[in-house]
Amino acid sequence: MDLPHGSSVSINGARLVDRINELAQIGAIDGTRGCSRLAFSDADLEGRDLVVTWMRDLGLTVTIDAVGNVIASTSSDGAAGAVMTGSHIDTVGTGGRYDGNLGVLAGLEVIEATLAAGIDLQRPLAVAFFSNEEGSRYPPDMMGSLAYVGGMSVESVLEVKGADGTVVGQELERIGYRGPAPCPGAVPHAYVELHIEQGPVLDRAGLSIGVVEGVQGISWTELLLTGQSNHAGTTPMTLRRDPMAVAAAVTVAARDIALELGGTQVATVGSLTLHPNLVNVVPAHVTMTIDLRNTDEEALQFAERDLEKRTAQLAKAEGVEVKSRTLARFEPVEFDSRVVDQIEQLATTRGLSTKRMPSGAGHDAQMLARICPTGMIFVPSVDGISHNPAEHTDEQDLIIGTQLLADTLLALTEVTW
Ligand code: HGY
Ligand code: MN
Ligand code: MN
Repeated sequence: MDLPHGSSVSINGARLVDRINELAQIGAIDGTRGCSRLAFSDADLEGRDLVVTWMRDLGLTVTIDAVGNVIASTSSDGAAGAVMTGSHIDTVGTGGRYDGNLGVLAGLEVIEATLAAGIDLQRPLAVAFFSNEEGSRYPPDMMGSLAYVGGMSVESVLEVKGADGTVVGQELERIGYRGPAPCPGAVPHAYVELHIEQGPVLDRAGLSIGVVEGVQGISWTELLLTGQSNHAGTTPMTLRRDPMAVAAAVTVAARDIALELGGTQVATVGSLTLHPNLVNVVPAHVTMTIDLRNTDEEALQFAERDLEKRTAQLAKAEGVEVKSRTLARFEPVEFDSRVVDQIEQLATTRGLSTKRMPSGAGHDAQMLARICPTGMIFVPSVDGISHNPAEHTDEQDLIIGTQLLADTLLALTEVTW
């Protein structure tokens, strides 16, 4: 489907990069390029206020819903029937400046360039940032967009307790982003998200654009392992009930399962807390998280069952009690082939090198795919580094990705499904 003549716009790359760099100053991690803006923190509030100011300066209709999702639209009807883009501006605690932020600021740039060009839009354009995409302070990840599409009730979002003991509803009130707009939100005509790949594929192959076909399944589990606290010096090894010994074996088991399964299976133990966490005390209990992912739902379920079985055996042998809690569980998602094809065709029209690929990371797009035709565009991450202050994407790639986003969004304003 060719872009009707004159319905694309030239984005302003310098303005885009300036905004990315200005937002990155909020929660900047000293001595690095990265930033830390955990969901609903003071830094998140500051970042939200800056982006909302930019949205309002463009004369957009800005709405804030009950879980803090912010939607800015060229129409006073908000996202209803709009071609929507967006992502998130919260980061992990040791985040980079592009994860999520690029998608939101690229969307803002596309709308600004479109308004300046005076294009007569057949459908409204909207850009959103969704609350708590990262999920690292308050699980699950993609919490805001999950609520936006009706996958999690507002009530259950507001009562989620974080590892730091705070509660989402109270934090939302505190930062003033518990808004009046309805959640679940309006159904867009389509949703396209621009994001850094966060992996090594495009960078290694020297390709410009990832045409994302879907997102892999995600399984987050928290284990509470309870043994017997004891003296490190006087307790014979045969009399111990050491939860840390089980935690270490479970960590190796998770890795073994991923290596045995192969394919896209990955396994990560990302957080581990011992109590009382003292050099000369056999721990009383250990809390740990396990992140399993796979593009294939059956394989992911096999990995979950296998790890659960091995954990039970290891704990039994050590006389340790296991309690487990699911923090997040999303099946693999496939994007709408019409949107995927459109992205690929427009990238080819621009002579860009492309590769069809799944997303290893979770994204808000996987939630919007539940309610409207959805797709994603990836740009390369240098050395595949992300969730790390050293995360980097070359300016040229940021601009190319944003220009392709503009082409795609405008093309979709002319499409009737
Ligand atoms: O966990 C993820 O994949 C995303 O960064 N929230
Ligand atoms: Mn992200
Ligand atoms: Mn992320």
